[in-house]
Amino acid sequence: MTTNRDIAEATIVTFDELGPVGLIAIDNPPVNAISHSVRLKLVDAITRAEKNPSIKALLIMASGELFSAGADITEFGRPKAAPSLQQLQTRIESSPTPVVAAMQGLALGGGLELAMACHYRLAHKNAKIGLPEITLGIIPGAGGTQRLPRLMGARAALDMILSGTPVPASEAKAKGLVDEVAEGDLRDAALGFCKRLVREGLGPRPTCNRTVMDHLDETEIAAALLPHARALKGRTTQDLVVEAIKACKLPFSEGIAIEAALAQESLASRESLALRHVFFAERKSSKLSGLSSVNVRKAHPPAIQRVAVIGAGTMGSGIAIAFADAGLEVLLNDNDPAALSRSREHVRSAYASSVKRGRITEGIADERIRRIRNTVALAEAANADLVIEAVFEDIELKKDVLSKLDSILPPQRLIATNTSTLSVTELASATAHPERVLGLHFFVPAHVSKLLEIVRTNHTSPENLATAFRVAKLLKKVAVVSRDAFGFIGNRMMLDGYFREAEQLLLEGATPTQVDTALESFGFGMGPLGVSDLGGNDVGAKARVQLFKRESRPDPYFVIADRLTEMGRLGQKTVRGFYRYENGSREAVSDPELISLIEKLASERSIARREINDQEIVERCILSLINVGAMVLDEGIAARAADIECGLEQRLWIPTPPWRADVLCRHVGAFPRVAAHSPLS
Ligand code: 3H9
Repeated sequence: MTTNRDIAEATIVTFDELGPVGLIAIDNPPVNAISHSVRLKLVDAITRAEKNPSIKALLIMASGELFSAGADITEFGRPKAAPSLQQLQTRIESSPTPVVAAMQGLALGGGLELAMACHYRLAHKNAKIGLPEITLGIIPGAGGTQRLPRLMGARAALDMILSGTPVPASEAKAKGLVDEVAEGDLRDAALGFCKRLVREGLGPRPTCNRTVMDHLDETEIAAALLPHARALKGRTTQDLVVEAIKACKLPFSEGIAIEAALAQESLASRESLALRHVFFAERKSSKLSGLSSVNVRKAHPPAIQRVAVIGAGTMGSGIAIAFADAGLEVLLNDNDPAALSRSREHVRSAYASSVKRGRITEGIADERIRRIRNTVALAEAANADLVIEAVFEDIELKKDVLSKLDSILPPQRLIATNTSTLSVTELASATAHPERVLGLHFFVPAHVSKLLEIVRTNHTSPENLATAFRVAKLLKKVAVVSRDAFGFIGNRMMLDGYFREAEQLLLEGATPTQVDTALESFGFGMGPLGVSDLGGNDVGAKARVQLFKRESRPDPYFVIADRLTEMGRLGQKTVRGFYRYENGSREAVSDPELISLIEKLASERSIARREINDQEIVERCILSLINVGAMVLDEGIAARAADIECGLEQRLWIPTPPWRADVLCRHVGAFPRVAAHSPLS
């Protein structure tokens, strides 16, 4: 019996004879990954075409919206099956028939490497082309580090590989990576291009035969690394990229052998293992499947075009910007006209800053600003497909808003609350339709921060949960689903785990500088006490007051941060906190007064102070996170480990490398519940 799978396999690569052109089409949804079957069938198609004397040119295209997302990442770590991508490329490059690649949408990683082994390249004007391998902790190991410099020069190639960001077709053409940019129908343009090659008798043009025009010395390499230093802090893949790029000055066969060895090393690295784990965890967390009691098949989320945000404070304004950026019409409501005009200024200045940084043009900024319409009339929210309340964190105020929204909105519309501390279940009880209420917990700044915690109650319907996922996708945010509980996932782990442990270490004898420096050396962008000072110690203190109404915690629990708040030592904004900040500088200076305060608080609790070394600091802060993560999973607050991993990765581990987790590995045995969910398991 022929199965759907057999049919898909049969059409994964098709071959059509179109006069003198052999059209090879890849059709491997969802992203045309260059899997083993694709490679095998591409080789078959090329062999078949070469045997046909009437075929004078070969054209490789792909179906769907994108050319290819690259090598099939799911095959990594499995035994290599021939033909490898490299063998396929050699086959293409040595073909006596000229081979042309035509790319649309995205051409990434191994997809672009395949195209670079073709003799000519076309890209649709809307295509984006790049080598994002570094984001997975690997080097472009299918000829990327050797062919890209041969096409665009070593300096430009190194920059593109280090950034991992795809470039538009026009830029790729300007740099010599593609030969032609097609404006209209790509297939027509590519067939026309192939026929022109045949007419003009232009034959194969192997990239491997080209010479690299520039070679980089150590100073130039250091200069090339500099712009990426922040993004790659604590990482090691860039060292392997540099080694591979250096090898492009050698004959191609030698360079490609060096690249293969370095690619193998990168693939086997812990860094890559963890980053690939995160890649799949993010995809897992963005789906409904695996959430107990949710009937995925029954969930049919409605389309969202208009959004209403209630509350025009910093958070509400940020949420409005996030939706305007995603192309939606936003109604921003506040009953205080002054708050609305402050918000208008906030929105304008956020967009002005994006324009100044060159992220968007003034025209785009104006268009987005126009998408946000301010109103004092809550009733206008009735037409919205989705309403998010982001008023002050006060349970009675929020209940009042939710109840009013409940009465003006049709019963199936989703009402979301942006609470970070309050019980969503209790808030939902203010409505007659608790099934349509859930939490959408954005993080400041809401239009920048990638994390979106979706908080479901026991009443939230699958349709509304599915709508929340749709919202995350629209906003290009990483969705994490939490049950309604103390701190949800992210804040529970931060408070009960990481930050509490940092405070505990202070009480036991470590200094703020020692704690922060140890964790920064481990890889965190900023240590926890510096982070508290940056965000404001009062902000955390206020949140804890609300959280304690749900559930208390035993002493000592943030006794230092609470005392600092009482003393007005709120952090950078009051130039005193865990540190001193002098003469308008953001540089944290240790403060003997603070040490005396900690000694006093410790002695009041009979905590004996002692010498604490850096290793203990790192292990305790990280292991407490793992432990609380395991509890969150055990308690069913997170239904899937991926939700915890993504929450942590977004909340804490950027730009902190999760792969610097050797310490976790050594201890995972002591935490058997964690072992199964560790990024390294
Ligand atoms: C490479 O090429 C190595 C070579 O240099 C050397 C080799 C020797 N493979 O993200 P989405 C799946 S390394 C397998 O939700 P979007 C993904 O898991 C590769 N599967 O969609 C998901 O599956 P599921 C370098 C892949 O529209 C589904 O496709 N390339 C791959 O939001 C949809 O994905 C990259 O790093 C893959 N390569 O975003 C690009 N890619 O539905 C990685 C995706 O079962 N990919 N899947 O959960 C991406 O950045 C995004 O997926 C993309 C689409 C932007 C393409």
